[in-house]
Amino acid sequence: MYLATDDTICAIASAPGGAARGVVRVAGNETIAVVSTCFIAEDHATPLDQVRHASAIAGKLRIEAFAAPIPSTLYLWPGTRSYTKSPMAELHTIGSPPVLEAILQSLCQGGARLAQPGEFTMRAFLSGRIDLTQAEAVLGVIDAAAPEQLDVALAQLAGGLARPLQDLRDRLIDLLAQLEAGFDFADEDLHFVTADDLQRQLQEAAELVETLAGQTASRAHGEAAIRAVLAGRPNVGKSSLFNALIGTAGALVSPQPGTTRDYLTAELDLDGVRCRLIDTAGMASTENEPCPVQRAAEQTAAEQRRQAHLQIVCLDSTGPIDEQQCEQLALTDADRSIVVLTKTDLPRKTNPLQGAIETSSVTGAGIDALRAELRLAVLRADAADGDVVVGTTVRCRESLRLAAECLGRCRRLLDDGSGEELIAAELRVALDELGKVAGAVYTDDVLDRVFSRFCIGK
Ligand SMILES: Nc1nc2c(ncn2[C@@H]2O[C@H](COP(=O)(O)OP(=O)(O)OP(=O)(O)O)[C@@H](O)[C@H]2O)c(=O)[nH]1
Ligand SMILES: [Mg+2]
Repeated sequence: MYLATDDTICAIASAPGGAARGVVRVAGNETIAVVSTCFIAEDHATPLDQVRHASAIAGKLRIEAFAAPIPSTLYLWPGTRSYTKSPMAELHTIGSPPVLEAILQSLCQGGARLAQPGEFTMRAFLSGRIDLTQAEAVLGVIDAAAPEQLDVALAQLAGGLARPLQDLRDRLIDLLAQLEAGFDFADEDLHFVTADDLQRQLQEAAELVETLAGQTASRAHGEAAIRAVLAGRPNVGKSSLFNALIGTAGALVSPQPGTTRDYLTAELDLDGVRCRLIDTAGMASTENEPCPVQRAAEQTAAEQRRQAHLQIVCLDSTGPIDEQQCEQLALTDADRSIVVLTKTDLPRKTNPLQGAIETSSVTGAGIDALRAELRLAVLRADAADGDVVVGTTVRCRESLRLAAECLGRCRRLLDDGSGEELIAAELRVALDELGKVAGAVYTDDVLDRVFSRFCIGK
């Protein structure tokens, strides 16, 4: 439904609602003609159809619905050096919704049609201006809920996966060309690439695909990428904190130390930033020899701590902090952990601990502060772990997985001494899959899925 790219589209590009400034965007070959139907440049300006370079032109809009002309600045990209690589314009004017609607109506009467959501960015993609990872990054920039997410999205917009993917595709295209050149001389048994060389190049390509897939892996839509684990001695109140954070009594709580044996996880939404919260069995002090069940529980807990990106280290404020705990605290990575003093509604035996968040799962004191701290830590961990915008990469990941499978099959075919024709066929499929990520090939389906999530005007 999106594939017509030769007509001229228009949409309001500024945020909905009243504002000091509103922007209407137009793109397509007839941009200048369409804009000329309502925009009048100031007297001394070059006529619009003679503008050759990107220009800002002061003038006014004459709209049927309004008696008085409306002051406006036209930003015009008359050639292909625009976001969509086609003539493009933006009318900047007062941000009044009825005015902006009337401008749209006027542009449509002048020959434009209303743009679909994301259609400007889709044109940028189809014209080769940006690749699909960057298109998704545009979405990330628009959707960014926090400055850190914006940083990540902007980094991706500047390059992200695109560069290494392009290099990889270029190398595989060379390899395919060499293989295919060999087919032409099959009778003479002439080879343009040795089996060893082919094997080495395939292996390198497979490794690179795996690295790229790894970069996108944790960003899948369904699961929150960042894991935060509750750690601490038995009975310090981890499960109570787990329940307080998720807002339901999901974990069993009791005065008996060693209540939690297995681990428990829940998705935690921290004002739009998601993480997976994990409750584990307590770590007994080394003085007491644990029973076998407790030992197994502790091993499971240790594994969860190892896999987690963040630790919420819980200390019981009703008991003294011993030397072993002090040592452990000194060893924790400040960027990756949050220290919490629990049960602060009870008479306390610990001194205040610098940087620790004081909480009570009974009164709810400090729970909001903990959520806020955790939110920041999740964003930090998210930003540190890669350069792919959160939640936009399931499709890229799937293509990378398929490409990796094809490369694996290529290598096996080579090992088995199968014909190079079969290897070339697999390589072509791998290239196709990589192309879907890089934007060189696309299907309506992919376009629909990515661009329908944009808002109109972007
Ligand atoms: N007064 C008070 N009691 C608490 C608080 N948090 C936990 N408790 C009590 O402390 C005991 C242990 O709590 P849990 O949440 O089960 O502790 P845990 O760290 O999960 O313990 P294990 O699962 O055995 O490792 C229970 O009796 C809770 O009711 C708190 O903030 N205030
Ligand atoms: Mg517990």
